[in-house]
Amino acid sequence: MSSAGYEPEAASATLPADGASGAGPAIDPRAATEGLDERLAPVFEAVIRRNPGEAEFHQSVLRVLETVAPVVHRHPEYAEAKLLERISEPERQIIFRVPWSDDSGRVHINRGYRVEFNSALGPYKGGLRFAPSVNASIVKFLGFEQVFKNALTGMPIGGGKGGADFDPRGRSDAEVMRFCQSFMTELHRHLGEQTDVPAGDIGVGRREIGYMFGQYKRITNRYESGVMTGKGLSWGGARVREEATGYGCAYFVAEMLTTRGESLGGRRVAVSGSGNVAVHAIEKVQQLGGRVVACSDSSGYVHDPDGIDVALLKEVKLAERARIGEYVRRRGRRARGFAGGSVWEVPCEIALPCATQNELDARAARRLVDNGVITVAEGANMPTTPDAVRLLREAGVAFGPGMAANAGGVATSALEMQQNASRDSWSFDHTEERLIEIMSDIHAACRETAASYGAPDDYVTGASIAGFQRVADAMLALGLV
Ligand code: NDP
Ligand code: 2IT
Repeated sequence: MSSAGYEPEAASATLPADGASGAGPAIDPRAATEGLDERLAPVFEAVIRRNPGEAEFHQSVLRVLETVAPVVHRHPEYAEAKLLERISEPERQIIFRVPWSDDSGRVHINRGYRVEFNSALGPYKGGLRFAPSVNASIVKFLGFEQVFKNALTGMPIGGGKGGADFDPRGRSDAEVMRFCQSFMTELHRHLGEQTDVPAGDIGVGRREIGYMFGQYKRITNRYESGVMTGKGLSWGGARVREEATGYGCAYFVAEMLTTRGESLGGRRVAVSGSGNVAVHAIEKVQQLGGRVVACSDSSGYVHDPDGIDVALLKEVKLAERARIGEYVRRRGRRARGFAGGSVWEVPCEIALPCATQNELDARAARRLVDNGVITVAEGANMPTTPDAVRLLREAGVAFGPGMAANAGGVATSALEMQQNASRDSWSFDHTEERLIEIMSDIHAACRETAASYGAPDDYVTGASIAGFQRVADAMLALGLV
């Protein structure tokens, strides 16, 4: 990268440049199975056998299985009803061709996905991701996490996820529109406000939701506002939805700190990414008194010791869709940019990975610990590798998993569905109050559940078990589903 203000980065792993690939297999399935409870090992073996090569999906299933062993001991009825086997098999998986033509008339073919994972608690709910690395494993891991995250919110939503191996970066608005229209031409038959309700994720924001919602409306001849969330305010969207994931993550971190008698006040914070989640996490952390000294994108990171200028970051990354080097160029001498390299090199007390899966590995965790980190919370989905999670926890760092810490986005999506169903529109302040309340309830549920299973302070155990039990109890009540 040669943008003004960028310096070559000395050491540290270079992140994948395709925008969302993650670092590849983060677990050894054989070793993992050996460490599992005897009732759960066969469940994991079956997941590996039936989903060969799907490393991210295996990793996310393992993360849940490792924590629910004590629940299965306390509730043998779950094992008898083969609940874990059922819960790790999606209800429905849709894979489809997405043909479209670019501005020069060249034809492209992408692959679209929607994995409808679990509808025990409500319609399938979860985002769509457009990134070149999207494949069945990525969509399934995201769908699986979504099931428990959504349950944890306490809202009536099941779990699903979808997307395509399409890269919107560098594409014109007209190309993105044609892609979205083609994608929805196939997907629409599987959606409905009572059936399956997508939203955004990496590479899918308000622009893409607009094109897809517009195509859904044309095909079905229905103004079915509740069929997608993350809409614009003038066409059925809800206030705070755009900010909700990042804001929710900041509120969750604030709760984690309060529990330890700490606060964000004056603390240095590093955030990875500079997309929807990262930018709004930065904004709220700074409003709550923290100082965000670094953020990144897939091309590199910036170190801005005085605190990131959020208005400038929004302009560069959200409005202009430019590279992070442009932020450095406009910020002048105050910030330094590093092409490639890892944002986790920057000393901080609080780290918020808000970019993509497996982006914070053991080496980065070690560096964070050496630099004095006290709290890590996941704004992204599964950004921390299992080795890194272990290392952080052994070092006494408070660790908030994405299932809890980034649940504010989908929770506010459920609030958008509620407003759509009642043809109502709430104020910003009222909606943010609801978000704060929901994040506080999730935090309390994690802690209470963890404590009741003898693992106080363990947010991973608390989040997985609390989410799992809500889904499992509903599935038992609904018969053999
Ligand atoms: P966006 O597409 O808005 O932003 C993604 C950001 O991450 C971009 O800045 C992108 O850089 C950066 N990025 C991607 N890969 C890397 C990498 N390897 N290293 C450094 N930066 C990288 O997506 P979102 O902000 O919506 O999503 C981010 C994460 O949050 C994902 O894990 C998503 O699943 C999760 N999430 C999103 C929710 C939402 O409501 N949107 C809700 C809950 C979780 P570049 O600009 O170069 O592409
Ligand atoms: O991972 C997630 O929770 C999201 N991408 C948001 C899903 C939603 O339906 O709002």
